[in-house]
Amino acid sequence: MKAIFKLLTFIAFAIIFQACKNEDLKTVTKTATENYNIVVLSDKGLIKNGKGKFYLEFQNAANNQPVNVGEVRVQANMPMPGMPMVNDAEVSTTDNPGRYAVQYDLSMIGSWTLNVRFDDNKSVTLPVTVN
Ligand SMILES: [Cu+2]
Repeated sequence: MKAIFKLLTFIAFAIIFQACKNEDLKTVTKTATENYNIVVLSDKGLIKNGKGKFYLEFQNAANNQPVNVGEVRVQANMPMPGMPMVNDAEVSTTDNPGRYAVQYDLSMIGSWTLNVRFDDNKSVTLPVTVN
């Protein structure tokens, strides 16, 4: 009886630990290049206006495994007649390989374009909706 209780306790902690580790991020959008899948993730699966944070995850397109891609730079643009809006986001690495944290300041709701530079000279653009 005691052994079963110990086992159940262990399983409960294992489940809680796993849930914390994954942070329950949801996909906002994704795109792919010849060699990489690029996934935009956030805690609620959307990008809120104002200051906030989302994640970029790079995966090897051959096996869908996360992969580091060196320095990553993200610039968000909203093309507007007469007054285009630009935000250079702050990108940092995380404990998860291939996953980068992106701190942004997007002051307007609507359609933005993310220009992502990575792996020396590679780049990709992703349209995102800011809510
Ligand atoms: Cu705008």
